[in-house]
Amino acid sequence: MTAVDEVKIGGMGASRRRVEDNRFIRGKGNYVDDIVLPGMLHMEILRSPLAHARIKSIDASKAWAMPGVRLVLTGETMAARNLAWMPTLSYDTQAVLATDKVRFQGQEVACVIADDPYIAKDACEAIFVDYEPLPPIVNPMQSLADGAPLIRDDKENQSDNVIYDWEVGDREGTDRAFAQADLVSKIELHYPRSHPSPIECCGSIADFNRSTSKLTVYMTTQAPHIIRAAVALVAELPEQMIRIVSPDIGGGFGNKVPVYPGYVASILASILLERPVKWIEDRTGNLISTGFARDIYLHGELALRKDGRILGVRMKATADHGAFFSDAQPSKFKIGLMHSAFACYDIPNAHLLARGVYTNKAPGGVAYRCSFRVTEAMFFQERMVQAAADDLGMDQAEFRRVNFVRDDDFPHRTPWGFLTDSGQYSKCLDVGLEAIGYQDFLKEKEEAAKRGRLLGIGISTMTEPLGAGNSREYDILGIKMFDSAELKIHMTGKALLRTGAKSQGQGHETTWAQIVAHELGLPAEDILVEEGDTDTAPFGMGTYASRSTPVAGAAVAMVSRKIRAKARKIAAHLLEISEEDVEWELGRFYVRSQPERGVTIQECAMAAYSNMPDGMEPGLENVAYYDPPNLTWPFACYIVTVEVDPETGVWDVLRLVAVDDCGVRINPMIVEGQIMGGLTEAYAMANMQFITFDEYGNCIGSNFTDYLLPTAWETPGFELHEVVTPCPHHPIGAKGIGECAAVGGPAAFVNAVMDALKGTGTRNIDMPLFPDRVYEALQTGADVSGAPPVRIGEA
Ligand code: MCN
Ligand code: CUN
Repeated sequence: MTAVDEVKIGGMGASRRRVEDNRFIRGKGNYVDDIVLPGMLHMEILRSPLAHARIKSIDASKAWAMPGVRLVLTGETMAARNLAWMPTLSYDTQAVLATDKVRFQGQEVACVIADDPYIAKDACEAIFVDYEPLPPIVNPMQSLADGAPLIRDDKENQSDNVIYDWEVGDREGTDRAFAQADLVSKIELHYPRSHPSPIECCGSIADFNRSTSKLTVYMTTQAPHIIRAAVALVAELPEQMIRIVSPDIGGGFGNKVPVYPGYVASILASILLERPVKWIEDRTGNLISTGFARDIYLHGELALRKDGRILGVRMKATADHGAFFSDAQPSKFKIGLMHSAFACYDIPNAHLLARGVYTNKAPGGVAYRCSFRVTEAMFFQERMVQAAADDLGMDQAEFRRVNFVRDDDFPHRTPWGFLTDSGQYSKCLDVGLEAIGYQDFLKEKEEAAKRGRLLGIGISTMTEPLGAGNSREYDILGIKMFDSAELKIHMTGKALLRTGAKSQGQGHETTWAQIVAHELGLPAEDILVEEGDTDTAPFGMGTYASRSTPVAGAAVAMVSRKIRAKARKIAAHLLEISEEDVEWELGRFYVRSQPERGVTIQECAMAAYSNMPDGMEPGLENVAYYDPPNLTWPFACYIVTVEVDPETGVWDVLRLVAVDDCGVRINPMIVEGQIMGGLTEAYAMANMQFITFDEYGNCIGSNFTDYLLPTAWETPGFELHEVVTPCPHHPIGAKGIGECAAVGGPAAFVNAVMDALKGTGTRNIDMPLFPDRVYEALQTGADVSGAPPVRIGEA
């Protein structure tokens, strides 16, 4: 007998088809809105039409009088239970239902719970709210201006609209580097708001059972255990009496990490009415009130030596957080991991100054396919790098190569204190340049220019930190960041695996089984993977920041190894030899001196329940909690070529080459799917996705006719390549991949268009690069800003 064939059993490296797709492609997924409970009521939210206004009074009497209405909740009802405000994940407070003022358009003002959703909606419209309009603020410049109205007058000690001033790095050292520079390259950038817009909006069904005192909440959350802890603390309910179930999720992309007022209101309503209460957000509700990302302004400077070396970097970032600071991010860092910028470059000095401000916009800064502001960090980095190469008159690929951290320079400490541990940056760049035919394209571009055609090539190279924690440095509201896996091997050798992560479409049911197959030699199809139910899953911090593979995936490997260690003892017993004489090959233990004498892992499983050695605890199950020693640092190189039409400003992608190094790939097909999805989102952000605010604070882009999702029709083709540098500290050498392409991609598109416009004088066009913006740049040679307009005049 020989070891099982790993690829055949669907182990690591197998492009195994996604098991979850069995139900998804048949339309048999089980989303929150699919769940129907006996006696269930429906909740709708009344939202503010104004961005900034004092609430003088709310008259809900007409709503109460409507047949089928069971409950109307207002700020006042909530305040009576101390629930009008809730804590955010960033130590701020957020209104659940407005009491004093509304602070953004779309803010939750009242909820109606009724027999069906239509009655609830009609009743919302019957509520009369008397507003006294106040001047709205839609951008930070306005917010910081003298005499700007105070947005958060609810907070004691808040006398202006500043949320935080935060600083990291070496200010003096960086100043010295700039003093020694041959050239200083400067650029002003704005990463506009964007929205994750998952296909399924947010929703919850709260079901409080008075007779058992148990509260069950089915909800669209990426982090069920954090929600359970939050409900226990905020609602002061005993934790064992709270069960959070996150069923199938129709995409999360970061939208489903925070706690939203709708969840809280549905829970309170169920407790008051003692009936299940369902809240399902509509598309506009989702787009205007939940999950906004980005919205950071940057003044960036690079200190450069003539030979191309970067001596220092200065970043001054201003983040527009909207009315409440509700970012989900590690507590220590006010502007997320913005200071992971430039981690792939060997730079001696760096300084970051960050300021967060309130505006009359929906809470923003929630990560969207972005490991805590890393998307902004890498976009700024790569836009600054390209501008610097242009300022030096240096080839943009060469400029990157000269400054890369070298392969023999790991572990490498970045000037902002991160430790990167592995990578082959130049190799990835070379693979990319070779694939795109770099030198040929440069010639083609020159030729085309002679005939008035504008071609451009954009590069984006970056390493990003994925997989928080370790628990020493990363926590959310004091809860340390680690993760878990629990593995139960049944008598017949079939298994049940549960983790503290929660897939939203990433394919965990497929890939986790592959890790177990790799470690134990059990066929992947024999392993059932479950996530998302706090009554059954081991405690974990959920899925975001591409942390599942780095942390929960590592726990899956570790729990499998614990099982193997016990199975080895059982094998020794079955083979009647001492444990030291037992050898392992995939799926089987054997006698060292007699390799043909062995027992399979399945035989060990059976023995664990029927023939265990004397004194051994029966059964074959275990749990592992994994606290990673470091983040994982995947690397990516994205190269885009474009042609810009000088007459219209329209630009087309000619080619896109992606080289990703996420370490060892568990399932290459799923990894490629993640990359393609991310590149599609990157293209959308660069080209078409526009969600902003007018001077009155009205949200523009509040539906899918205005906020565009790219289809297969618009999306360019992708050419994917790989490099593999195993992660040195991850048990199976894997690094995260879920966000790389969305993080690194946007700069490649913008850099390509800016390269086509080189020589016009324009240094930057803010995303999305609409044709009219590109056209304006071609006409004026000036930068084109996408910042929301400042309102002239009074309210
Ligand atoms: N994988 C692999 N080999 C690797 C790394 C990952 O085979 N070396 C596989 C994993 O096992 C997993 C998938 O690729 O099945 C993504 O893994 P990972 O990088 O660990 O990311 P997470 O599972 O933690 O997913 C989170 C990440 C984030 S933060 C956002 S946002 C995002 C993304 O995933 N949201 C998504 N991709 C998404 N894809 C879908 N379909 N839907 C979303 O909401
Ligand atoms: Cu950053 S969006 Mo994902 O981390 O859920």
